Amino acid sequence: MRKRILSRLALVGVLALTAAGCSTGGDDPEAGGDGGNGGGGGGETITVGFAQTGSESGWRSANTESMKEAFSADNGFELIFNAADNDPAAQIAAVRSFINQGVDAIVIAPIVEDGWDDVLQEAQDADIPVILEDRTVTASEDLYATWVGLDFKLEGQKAGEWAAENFTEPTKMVVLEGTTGSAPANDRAEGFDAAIEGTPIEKIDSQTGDFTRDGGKSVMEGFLQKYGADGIDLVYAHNDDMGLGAIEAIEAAGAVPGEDIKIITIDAVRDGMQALVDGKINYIVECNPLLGEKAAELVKAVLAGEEVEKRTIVEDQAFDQAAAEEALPDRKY
Ligand code: GZL
Repeated sequence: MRKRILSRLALVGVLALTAAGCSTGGDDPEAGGDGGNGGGGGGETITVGFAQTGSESGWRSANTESMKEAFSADNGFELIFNAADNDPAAQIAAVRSFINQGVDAIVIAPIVEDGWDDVLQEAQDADIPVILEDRTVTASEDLYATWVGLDFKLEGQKAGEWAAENFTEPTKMVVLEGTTGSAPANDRAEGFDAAIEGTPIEKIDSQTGDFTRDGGKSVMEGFLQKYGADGIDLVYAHNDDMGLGAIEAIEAAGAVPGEDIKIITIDAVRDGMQALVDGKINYIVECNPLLGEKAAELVKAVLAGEEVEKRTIVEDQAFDQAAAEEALPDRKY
């Protein structure tokens, strides 16, 4: 039986005891910390199943750390964590397992946008609210309580606007795409393409590197074999990790990243920002991974029956080399 049902029964019991002039004990020992406002009320521990994409990038590690920090016992949570190794079927299976375990709430960072309708309906039928963090899904928004994340299309647009400003001569560009079917890959491509419309930047090739450093390196090796270092002026990588892999491939080919071949990426994780300071990446648009605190706040609000916004977008910024030099020392990730 789910903790939420138990806590409701306990709450009825407490009300009955209070009415009879009795008092109840202190904090729920399971709640940890001040036994504050865990659960739907009364301080019970909230059991949350978190279906993470995997551990594909530096961004993902920072996001996982932020989520585990926020969904701690001290904050009134028991976290059941699953990383699906970038496998959409495994991630859906993990959500089904959370439903069968009768958790109080489910948080998902969906690897891909499609294929979520059935399992989200099952969660709703089981009266378990679903909160999306980071990426979004194409399923009806009636099937999840709320989403907290980033504006991927705007990130792509910012990257494209910088490219349009800085590449005014005929420019041959290759793209390292994120995970096929994922919201960030789809939206970052759309935002960037719209921003370079009508400019002399020509996309000569585009392929997924699955948001990983190895993926970015092997795809870039293929592009270099196909076009030669002289045949590529610009790389647009949907995340820093693929951009860092491209740097390895470009250097192995005897070219200079950031000079012979310019690189634009998205995320602004520490390794990417260091490459920007070192002049190997030329521009980075941030994608803030620190979503844990907001996600935990939303879980508690939803369980307490409060009205919540359907979408909460966390602000991002962008960095050129000078801005990165200034920001790097104080970066949290
Ligand atoms: C974006 C996030 C993406 C990052 C990648 O919010 O989903 O997934 O840009 C990560 O680094 O793998």
